[in-house]
Amino acid sequence: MRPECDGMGLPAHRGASTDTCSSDCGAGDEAGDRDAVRHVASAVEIVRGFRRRQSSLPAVVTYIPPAPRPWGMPDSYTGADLFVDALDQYGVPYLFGNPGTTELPLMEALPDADIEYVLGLHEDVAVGAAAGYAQTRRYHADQEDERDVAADWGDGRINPAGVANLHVTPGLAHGIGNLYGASMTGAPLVLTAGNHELDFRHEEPILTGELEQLTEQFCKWSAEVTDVEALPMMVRRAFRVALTPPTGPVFLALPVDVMMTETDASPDPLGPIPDAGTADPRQVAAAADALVEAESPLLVVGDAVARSGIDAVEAAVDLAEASGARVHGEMLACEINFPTDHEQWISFLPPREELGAMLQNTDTIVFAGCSTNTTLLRHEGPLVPADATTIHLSDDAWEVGKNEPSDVAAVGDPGRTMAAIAERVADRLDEETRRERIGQVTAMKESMADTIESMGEDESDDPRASKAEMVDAVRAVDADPFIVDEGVTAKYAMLTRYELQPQGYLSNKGGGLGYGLPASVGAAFAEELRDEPRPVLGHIGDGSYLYYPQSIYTAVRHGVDLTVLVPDNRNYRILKDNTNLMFGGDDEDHEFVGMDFDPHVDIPKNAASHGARGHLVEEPDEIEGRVADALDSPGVDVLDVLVHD
Ligand SMILES: Cc1ncc(C[n+]2csc(CCOP(=O)(O)OP(=O)(O)O)c2C)c(N)n1
Ligand SMILES: [Mg+2]
Repeated sequence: MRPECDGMGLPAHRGASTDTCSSDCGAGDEAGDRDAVRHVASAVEIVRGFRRRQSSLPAVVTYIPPAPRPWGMPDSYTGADLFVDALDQYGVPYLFGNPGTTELPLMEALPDADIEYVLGLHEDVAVGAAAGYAQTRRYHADQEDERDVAADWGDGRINPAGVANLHVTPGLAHGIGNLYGASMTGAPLVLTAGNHELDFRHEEPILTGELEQLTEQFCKWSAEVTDVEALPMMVRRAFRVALTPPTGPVFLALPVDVMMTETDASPDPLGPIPDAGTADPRQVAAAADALVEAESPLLVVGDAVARSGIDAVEAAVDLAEASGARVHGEMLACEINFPTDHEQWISFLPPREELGAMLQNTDTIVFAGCSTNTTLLRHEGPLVPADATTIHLSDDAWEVGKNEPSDVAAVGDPGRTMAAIAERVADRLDEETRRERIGQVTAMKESMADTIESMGEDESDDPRASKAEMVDAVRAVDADPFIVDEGVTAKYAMLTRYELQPQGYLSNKGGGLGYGLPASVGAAFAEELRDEPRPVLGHIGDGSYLYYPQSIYTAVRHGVDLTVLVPDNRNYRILKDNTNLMFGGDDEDHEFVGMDFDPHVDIPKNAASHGARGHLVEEPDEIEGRVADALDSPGVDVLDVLVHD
């Protein structure tokens, strides 16, 4: 325990101080930080009782009641009020968070605003939910965006940013896992945390730490507001940086004194957010030349396509059709960047060396809006042939020419860039060549159909459902849910058997587990805001689910509609698969330490303890009905479906 706190909420230097412990030690929490006088008084009673029993002890404790803090009274307008007003003005309906004492100025300001505080029982739940909300809301913004960029954000125009507020150092540290996840998914997330007063930190009070150092590697911008006068500009900048492509998280520390200082400033207008612009026309022309001259062109569509909006997905279709290219989704894609029922769509690129390299073994490749093109485990050979003509189109200059050299390098909005290239290719490529190329693509698709179809299937006589059967049952329900996927090994079946449509699906991208369940909750909050909400279906592996099962409480507490489908094989299957891959052999050849849930956690009971309806689904033929009922009924259902490896 730090010397500033005596564990009962009293300052260590009792005699001289007129203040109570303002930190979040457990004792302070128990007594209730808001009632410091009662808290200190009861602590003094304990000491007095002890002294009565030990009457020979000298009277060492002199209690001086705490003076009121020199902060503005509740009716003055403070930094916290301004921050909350900025959220209001920017059209932010929810603030996801988990509070502590350093966040109390904000909590005091919230009741006056039209913003719902969404409580997460762990900071990573709040961050994951805010990120899932932002990813989902971006689709809504795109659907409703009339390209009226001059409209005020607070005036009905959808601002997709997710906003979260966490407690100082350890709270923020708890949120780093999903901050990492949000940086991988490019979620426009404005993350904030309280901090100690600027003129107190040199004493290293409890919960002290360097907040920006925690966040900066996963944020586009990490900063602290050190003056209330800087607040309007810094909050505006935080939103603009998060929302400007390539989108991603930002972090702002909000110290107690800045939040409590009176101000007559008001929030800055947010202004229009630009897209990544039009790419260099010379690079567009070079890309078109390469595609016209290609032998067997390949188009790899990455997540920046979906993030750019449905127009960009349509431009990808135009480019594929104009050039006759074979189409794959990038490795570890988390969005649907191309309609998966299109005849030129083959599959997502598997993040495995043999398959990844085999599918990229061609003469001309367009990487459109892709992130890192690499495998899960280290690869031995190159994934892209050294002599292939490589065309990188991205809104993120960092990704251009990163893992493989670029022959064409175009930075700009991927949709606009692809539309411009498609137009040129359509003008120049003759119909016969185009047909011939498409013929080759469909032949390849047919030759791979059986392999793709068999993913997640198996011949075993295990009475539990296969992952393929489970996905087929969900598909049969035909309810068109919005899917959030962290199904891990069950995800393969989802990606290959479900006709996933753009703006209908999200998944974990970075591999950090514990993102998908909170993100499903956030997606459900986003859908609630629509006139016709889609039912949200979280598809979350049992191991993944158990990182943050308390996420369910947030959905229940706020009355949102959510169905969570858990493909429960009662183990960390993928780690076993990876053991076999890394060391060779089969399941029988390894002991698999720390990978089985034996005993298992009772997921339905756990969900029920958080207020949801929990269902154990043991029979394969029960799945379809259960999913249909759950999607159809309001509130939170968790379907624990027993599946086998
Ligand atoms: C935060 C975090 N901790 C640990 C891991 C390592 N890890 C990767 S996959 C996995 C198991 C996933 O299990 P489950 O969700 O049941 O899916 P299954 O493999 O059984 O399909 C683990 C523990 C990780 N990726 N992220
Ligand atoms: Mg599992």
